[in-house]
Amino acid sequence: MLTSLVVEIRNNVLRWGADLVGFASIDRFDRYPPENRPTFSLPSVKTVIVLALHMVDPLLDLWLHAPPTSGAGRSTTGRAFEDEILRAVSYRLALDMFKRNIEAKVLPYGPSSDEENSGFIYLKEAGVLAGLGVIGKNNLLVTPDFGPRIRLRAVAISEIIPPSPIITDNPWCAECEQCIQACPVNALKGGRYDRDRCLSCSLHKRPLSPAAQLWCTRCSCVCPVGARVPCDDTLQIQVRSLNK
Ligand code: B12
Ligand code: SF4
Ligand code: SF4
Repeated sequence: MLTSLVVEIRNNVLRWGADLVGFASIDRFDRYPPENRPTFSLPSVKTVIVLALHMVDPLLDLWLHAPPTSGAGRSTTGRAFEDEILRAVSYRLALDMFKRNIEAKVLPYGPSSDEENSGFIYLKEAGVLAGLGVIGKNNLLVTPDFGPRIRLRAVAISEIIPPSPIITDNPWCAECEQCIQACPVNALKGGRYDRDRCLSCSLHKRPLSPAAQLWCTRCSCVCPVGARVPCDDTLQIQVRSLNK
């Protein structure tokens, strides 16, 4: 019964559009503050299902923002293409769980003042705990198949599912410093991620059209793990191929 549920969840989410899926038992989240544990959103949670979407093209990472005429300038509406895809897969999974009489909750993506949506979890760490990859020198979840070029979402469910084995070995970062060198603001120097430096980078929220903007993706783009195409986060590759 349990084995078939795992297989069905895996097959379904991959068919619906996710590229990776992993399972973390709830005890793996004991180290986090109560408000950053999945139990905050779903007290009956036994398993956290972590989904990843391969960022096969940086265009998937576009964020839509309010038009400049609204006075909102470059502020985002929080809508990103890839996140919409993962959100849809997550809600579909939650609905499928309800049909099987299993409680499910799509976990909040980020901090929120709204009580119902507060209690977000740290998705990179959730990815580690669900066996999807390791934290690289770029401070991101690096997966064997796609490197850090992924986006994450998580769904908590009330059913016990055998947890995925955690990857403990990181052979990739040992001899590499490409992300550290590529960071325009030295936010990864000394083996520690400097959030304020990262936030100061002018490549964040750079407008690509009146409706869309892109975050800096250098530390993700240059990583050789799982790289399929040469890194070009200026989007020249995509513009050229669209013009053909
Ligand atoms: C707020 C936020 C930001 C902020 C602040 C980032 C920060 N890390 O503080 C800003 C806007 C700067 C930002 C930038 C980016 N972000 Co961001 N961000 C988030 C968000 C919403 C919360 C992150 C958070 O607060 N984490 C908690 C803090 C404490 O973690 P941390 O300081 O980064 O790192 C800790 C861990 O790495 C941990 N750790 C280290 N080693 C190990 C080992 C193990 C075993 C474990 C368990 C933990 C662990 O220790 C570190 C210190 O506490 C998440 C979504 C989410 N809900 O998780 C996305 C998220 C982390 N961002 C993401 C991305 C892609 C980016 C950017 C590349 C920009 C972009 N294109 O969107 C850059 C990358 C910056 C970088 N190199 O880390 C992805 C990461 C995907 C991945 N492959 O890992 C996420 C998961 C969003 C998503 N939906 O997929 N981000
Ligand atoms: S670029 Fe190199 S050092 Fe950085 S995360 Fe990828 S493999 Fe590790
Ligand atoms: S997102 Fe850009 S600024 Fe931030 S750490 Fe990565 S390369 Fe540096």
